[in-house]
Amino acid sequence: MATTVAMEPGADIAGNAPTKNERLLRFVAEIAELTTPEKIHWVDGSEEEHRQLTDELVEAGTLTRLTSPDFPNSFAAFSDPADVARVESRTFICSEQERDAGFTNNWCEPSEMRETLQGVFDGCMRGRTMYVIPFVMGHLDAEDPKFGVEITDSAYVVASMRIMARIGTDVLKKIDELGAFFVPAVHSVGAPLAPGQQDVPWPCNDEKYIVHFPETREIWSYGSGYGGNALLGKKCYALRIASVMARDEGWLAEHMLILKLTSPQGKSYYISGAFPSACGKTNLALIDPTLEGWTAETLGDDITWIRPGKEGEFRVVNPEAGYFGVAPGTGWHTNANAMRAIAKGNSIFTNCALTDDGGVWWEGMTPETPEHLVDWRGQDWTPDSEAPAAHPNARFCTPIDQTDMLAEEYFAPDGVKLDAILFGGRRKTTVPLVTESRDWNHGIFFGATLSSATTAAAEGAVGQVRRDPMAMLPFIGYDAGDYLNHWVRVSGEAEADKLPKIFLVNWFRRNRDGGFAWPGFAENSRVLKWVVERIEGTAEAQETPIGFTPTPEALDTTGLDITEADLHDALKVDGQEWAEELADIENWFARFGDSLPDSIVAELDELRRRVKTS
Ligand code: GTP
Ligand code: SPV
Ligand code: MN
Repeated sequence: MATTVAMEPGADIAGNAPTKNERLLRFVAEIAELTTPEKIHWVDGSEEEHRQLTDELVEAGTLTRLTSPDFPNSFAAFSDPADVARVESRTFICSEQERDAGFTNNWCEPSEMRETLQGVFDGCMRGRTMYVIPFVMGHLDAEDPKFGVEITDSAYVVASMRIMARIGTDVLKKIDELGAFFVPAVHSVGAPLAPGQQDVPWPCNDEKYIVHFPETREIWSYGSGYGGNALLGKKCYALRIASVMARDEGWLAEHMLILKLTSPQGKSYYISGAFPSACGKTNLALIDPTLEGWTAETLGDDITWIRPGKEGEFRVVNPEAGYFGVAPGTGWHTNANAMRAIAKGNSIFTNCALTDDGGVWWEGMTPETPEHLVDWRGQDWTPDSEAPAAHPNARFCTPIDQTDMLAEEYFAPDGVKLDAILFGGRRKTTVPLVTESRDWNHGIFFGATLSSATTAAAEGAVGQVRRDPMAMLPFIGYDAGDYLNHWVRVSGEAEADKLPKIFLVNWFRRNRDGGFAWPGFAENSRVLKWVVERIEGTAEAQETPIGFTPTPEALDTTGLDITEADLHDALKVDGQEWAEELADIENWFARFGDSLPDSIVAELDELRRRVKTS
């Protein structure tokens, strides 16, 4: 049962709480004292509570109820135009030692940051309800369930967390039963209300802080209501804090999808893929193979936890329960599986456009563009309008169990054995469609040197190539060199012949005319087939200075509409491009100082030698 406690002077927080967990009661009391909310609401995760919260959000103008039968029980939200993506420049890893945050993170001395946070959180929930959300990342009945409690003053966050994670009464019961550790995660939009002050639909603050204390496993987020900044179970916990837990406990927390692929012979393979934000994880996770006889099922689209199993294998689980997927480009012709999941309803759409019949639309959803829309900023929009109708980082938030092609193994607490890892990014040049690593260590080098053009998923310029190790650049909760060392160490736990095969992929290479050389999306199943055939040792490959690439004949292009020139452009390894790439990788590695693993440095020497003699 949901409990709400009014915060009058002398209010009995503990006496009215649905838990006796002292650490939790202390946490809630401390944050209530600091932030001075009007009420405390213990979230139970029920339907009834959800109905009540969404009614209130509609009343407040934060949510618009969709009336089109195409989007049952779904809502649209429109953020403040200045709060549309993750804010990497305001994200901090406050480890005790600066060295432990490493060069990829912003660091601030912890006691100094605590003082700053005490200042900004002081009274920041005035006039608002403080929600307490017990949640678990991964399965509630996992061997070692990873709990968290998010305190937030945003009901939009509560409604979204209910889709993205397992939350509520069952989780709280289990925390109590086990006396389990939980990650305390505090979130505020940073917009206190004076008595009688009218709220805005999307409260937030120009000043933002997304702060992690890795040693004490704490999260503090201030000023943003958006996705990765505010749904603290996702990037803040399941990647940044979890990566630190994983370092200490001998596993890996990664920015990866998980896909189950079954061949015409009926053999199944589990493949994960680490691609940076807005670079194709959700689309590959929900692929509909174009090749006869091949089927795909999904286990996850954004975050994967990898643990060494009992038999020397790597096992993977998806710690999330929903999609927070990029809307633009998701359509019936590119990602029908996502569209079918969305069509079942129960979704929240953020920064999409509204259609005249009470639905939502975004660029790429349908082949034809509606004649009239209300765009994400609330303005009338027609096909003549200059700006896109949906924000490029507009998102759908949809329960994963609405996916028709969900693999039943998604529900297995100990996950599945991993067969292959793909590292990929958005590169217009240089990086071929697919390259197989020579061995595991060379594969880690692929991950360590992964690069991609920036996207709208984070603030800042779009289209600039940057190194993004294992697609984790914004999410490694500690020193990046230590993180690569940890990869080397953890793989030592697995048996060499049970380690997944590693591949580098690039769906985004341009052809000589500037268009995509490779059609991508469902056609990526042809690359997956080659990957599987390499696992089985049945497909041809040619050795190049950067690894093994398919011969044009080895890639199954049956029925594919692609010119020979495009296929050549997609697959080629160009000596000049790789000479430039080498120089860039050398500069990148120089930034690690002495924390880079020797085995990775050795791979760079090997690449240099191979590129020079080619
Ligand atoms: P996050 O949720 O931000 O971590 O992103 P993601 O990696 O899940 O990205 P997603 O699959 O949502 O894809 C982002 C964008 O890339 C969308 O606009 C897609 O339409 C586009 N995209 C995905 N796969 C392909 C592909 O194979 N080829 C091309 N050209 N575009 C693609
Ligand atoms: C990403 O940016 O990688 C996302 C979206 O998946 S967010 O949850 O906002 O981080
Ligand atoms: Mn992501």
